[in-house]
Amino acid sequence: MGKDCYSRPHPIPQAPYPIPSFVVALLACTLAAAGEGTLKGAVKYDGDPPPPKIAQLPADKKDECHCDQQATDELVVDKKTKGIRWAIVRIMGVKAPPPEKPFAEASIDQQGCRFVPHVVIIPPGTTLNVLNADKINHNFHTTPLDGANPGVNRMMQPDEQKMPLKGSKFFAESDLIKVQCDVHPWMSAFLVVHDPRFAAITGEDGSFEIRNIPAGKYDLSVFHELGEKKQNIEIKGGQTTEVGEVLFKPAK
Ligand SMILES: [Cu+2]
Repeated sequence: MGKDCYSRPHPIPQAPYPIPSFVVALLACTLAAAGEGTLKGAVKYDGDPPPPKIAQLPADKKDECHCDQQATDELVVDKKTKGIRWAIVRIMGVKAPPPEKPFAEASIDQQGCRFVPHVVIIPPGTTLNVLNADKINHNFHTTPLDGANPGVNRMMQPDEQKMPLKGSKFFAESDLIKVQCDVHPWMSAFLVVHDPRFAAITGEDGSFEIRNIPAGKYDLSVFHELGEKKQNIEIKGGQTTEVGEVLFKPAK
């Protein structure tokens, strides 16, 4: 690999005299062309879109969860586009200077016995605040799939509205972490410990776009509960790399 010549967005140095705007534009354009590109694609279901999966709540949980049934987020396929929602896209091994402002703390809530949102990206080393809007017992039980961080298994009491989990302890390294609540077994979520500038969660139509990626060759990981797809990508300065459709077959 050649010399790193990343050009993360940074202010153009102030000159003691005015610089004509076309020079500034030309300079910005040259910087972008030299160093950063965009990645685009879509995660699609390779089959007939299944209807939304609904979990019927056990009789003894209906009262505390305030509902009889709950939509689950494990496999959400858009009828029209076959796009898979909540797929996790990660560009691995990107080296970039730290952001100008530190990343904000992350949070995940428990609402009506469901984790909201289903997938949360946590910048490495950043605290995750687990919230409990339900004011009932939940337990936050994590399984780090890459095994890079210690797991957590902690009960949240009804009056405990916020449980901060220290990033330096639980989310220090890049990882993919499954979350469950053992009190309500249908509850599930994923935590993605990754630089959020180089990761994405697919929207309703399954599409994703990541901008301002330093030019270079990387491994791309697309993860869904149906599996993981990996491929090599190349990002070129000032260009968009299209990976097209990443297909997942129905589970057998
Ligand atoms: Cu729970």
